[in-house]
Amino acid sequence: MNEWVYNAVVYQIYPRSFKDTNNDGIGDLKGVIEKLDYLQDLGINTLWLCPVYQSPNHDNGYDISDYYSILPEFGTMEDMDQLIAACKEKEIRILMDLVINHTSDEHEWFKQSLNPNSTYRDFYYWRPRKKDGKPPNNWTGFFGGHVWEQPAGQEECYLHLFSKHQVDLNFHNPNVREAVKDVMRFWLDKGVSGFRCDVITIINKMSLADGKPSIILTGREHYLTNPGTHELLHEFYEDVLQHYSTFTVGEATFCTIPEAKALTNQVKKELDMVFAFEIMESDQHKIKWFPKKLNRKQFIHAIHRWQQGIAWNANYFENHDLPRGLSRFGDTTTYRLESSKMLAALLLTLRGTPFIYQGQEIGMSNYPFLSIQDVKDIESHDIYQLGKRLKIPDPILWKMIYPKTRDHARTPMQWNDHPYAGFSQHLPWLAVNPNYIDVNVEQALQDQNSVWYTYKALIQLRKDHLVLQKGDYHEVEVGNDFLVFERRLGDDVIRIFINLSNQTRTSKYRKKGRVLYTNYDIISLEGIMKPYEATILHYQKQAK
Ligand code: ISL
Ligand code: CA
Repeated sequence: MNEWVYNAVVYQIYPRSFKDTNNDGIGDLKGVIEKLDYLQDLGINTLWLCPVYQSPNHDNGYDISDYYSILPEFGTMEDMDQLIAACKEKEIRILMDLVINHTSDEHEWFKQSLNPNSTYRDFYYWRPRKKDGKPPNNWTGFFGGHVWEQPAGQEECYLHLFSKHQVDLNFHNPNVREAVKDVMRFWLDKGVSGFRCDVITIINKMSLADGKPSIILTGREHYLTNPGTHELLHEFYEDVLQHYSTFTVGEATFCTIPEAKALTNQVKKELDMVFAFEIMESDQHKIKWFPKKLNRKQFIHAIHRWQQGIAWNANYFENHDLPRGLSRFGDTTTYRLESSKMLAALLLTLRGTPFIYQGQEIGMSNYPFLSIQDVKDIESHDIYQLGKRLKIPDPILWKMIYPKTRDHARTPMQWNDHPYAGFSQHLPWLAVNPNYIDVNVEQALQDQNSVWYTYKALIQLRKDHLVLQKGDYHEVEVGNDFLVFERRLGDDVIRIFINLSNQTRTSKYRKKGRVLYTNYDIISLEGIMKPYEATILHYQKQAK
């Protein structure tokens, strides 16, 4: 891992919802440029930009039709160049979203591949139906339903693990691998510093045989992380990444600790780190559409296991695919402030790279959507359709979809208390959370006690204390709903108390050392923690 990656603090931008400068209701690149001072003030030094490439937008940019141009709604390539230059000046690195498992069905490669004799045919997986007329295999997809589509006039079907507008690329074809490497080089040559690699653990299909029937993704044993995935990632490293000073984080759906270890092995050189999913499953029965009350023990133990299990984690509590972290792991009523700050303290003291999702720094929370009609996301709609086909009654279906619809995270960024939260002067593409009157950046900046200043202070704390960047993780006490841990580097020790419950909790250990941060005015220096308390202390190992 490159040295600079150790002190990266990443801020994720969902451009569509960040800042609209030409008042068409859609965030744009100029909006990102406009807010760079704001981001610099917060202290972050790396941006992950969700897809801004040309796209018909069936999945908000995760269906790319041209990797070499910018979606006009977001601006132009000149705007992108300006953003790269402006970031460089501020010493902010940019990570692009590399979506290579699939392209849009409007991508030129796919259009060419519609001709069975084209050299592009083999860029994708085209297969005939089975003799009995059934699809080529029994796999099921991420957005529900089967994964084969037979376009009108075609003899064969193509594979799509996501929506039918997202066609899976065939990485067994060397031309596909070379084409993807060219995309990577193009962006690195432009001056970006790396990639967040979309669904990277599913890119290598070992076979297209029928899968073991399962309620989650039938067929996944044929493509989840396998030897070919490792070879492919290493090839990207050898041929492209190693020639630049890069940062790579892979989105690692269904990834176990041993797999994550292998994917981030510093000797084998594949990825720097991965986004694991396990921690995010603590309020669902395996699949997100089967929600349950947050199991705090599960949450804490998963964090603990991943901290102990792999050398370097990509830490996050929210992103553009998840509901808001505060709504899931905190308390949006009585302890809104305390619990937002507690999550900030946990995120920024765990070993690994912290990823902050836009709006997290002001404590944005879930949107009170009332029905599927309020939601725009293709995933929610595909699942809704599937539920309808399965004859699940509407109220039950909505209870399954509401808690996890990805649109919770995608509502416009709340900049101030003006109409549309200062995001735009035009009706935004997705509704603004009504709480923008109280929860917004302008208000946060005026209040020294706001969540925003906790993020700023803790980002600074990481910069001031090398032990928070490089120190090891040590268990002190892993409770059922609290966690006490230490980061250690040489004699330097930082001890962190995190209470994830809305009750007082008592650790067997005391708050040893000098308080660097706490989210209460007055705290006990014994093991007693107030509801959602987060306290960070510093001491020297040898000092008395
Ligand atoms: O488990 C899931 C299915 O319900 C999802 O979390 C899935 O892993 C995720 O949707 C994959 O995410 C990424 O690839 C998708 C895109 O829609 C997401 O926005 C992106 O983050 C397809 O490109
Ligand atoms: Ca706009």
